[in-house]
Amino acid sequence: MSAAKSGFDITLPRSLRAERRNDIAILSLTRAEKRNAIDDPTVAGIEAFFSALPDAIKAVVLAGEGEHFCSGLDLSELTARDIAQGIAHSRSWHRAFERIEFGKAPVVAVLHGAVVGGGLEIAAACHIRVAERSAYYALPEGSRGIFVGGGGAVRLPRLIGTARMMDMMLTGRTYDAEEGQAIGISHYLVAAGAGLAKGIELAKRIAGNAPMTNFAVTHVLPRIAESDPAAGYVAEALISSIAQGDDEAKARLKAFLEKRAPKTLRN
Ligand code: 1HE
Repeated sequence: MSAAKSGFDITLPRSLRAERRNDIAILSLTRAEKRNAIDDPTVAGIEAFFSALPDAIKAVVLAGEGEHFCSGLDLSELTARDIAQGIAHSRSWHRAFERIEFGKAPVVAVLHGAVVGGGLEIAAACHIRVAERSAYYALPEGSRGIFVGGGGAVRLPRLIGTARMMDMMLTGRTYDAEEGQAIGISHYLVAAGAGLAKGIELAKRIAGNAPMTNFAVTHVLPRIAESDPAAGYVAEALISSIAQGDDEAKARLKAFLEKRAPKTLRN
């Protein structure tokens, strides 16, 4: 897609479409005829899109067109690669997905239908996952004679545990949307067709947070969670004081104390 058409200063491959809605971007996988299988141009497009995200975009929604979110790696590209090319290919996924996980703005994934292989890997790189009831999760790499290569070996054990991931890969076990919600793959479970609206609603809410808070939550919290507790406490003290010292935080606290800000009620 041309830069002018997408509203972003970037040219995307035909397998991706970007749309801008005020301070939110919606990036869609648009290769429904191949069940949104991720080929090399798509990986490059994802990396480019998240690298060039304008400062004005405060949250991103990632969705898939058609009946399925994503059928994973484009298997037709796989047969032609030798070992060195395979390593380079996996590293290209790592780069692209790191741009999602540690990029400028939080990313909400909207999942439906097949969320399998690399599709589950890209979902795991996002910060919030909304699942429609049609969603199901699988890691068919085991039965295809391959292995995850898009960061799944790092992110999925953290999300669902190594034991569950082993089961999915060794036995081909799948999880449906409700099971996926129960084991923590998705944060929100919604009716068929309601995912995008929910994703946008959440993205708007996220976009309304103080930028420093969103940075702390997406960039600092995961690092603290991975560090030893002693270093974690120090990092927490530092980032919490940085966030509090920001003018935006001061204005928000003042608004609450002057009864101009909403209360924290059950929603
Ligand atoms: C594909 C792909 C693909 C569909 N690569 N072409 N992922 C998988 O092992 C999942 C493979 N896909 C499937 O199991 C099924 O396609 C679905 C369950 C997702 C959907 O089924 P269905 O009946 O709706 O579609 P279909 O008829 O299987 O597929 C439609 C077309 O998309 C067909 O091509 P056509 O030319 O015959 O029309 C399929 O070949 C094509 N297609 N999925 C290439 N994945 C960084 S490492 C990550 C490692 C992995 O991700 S491994 C897991 C790969």
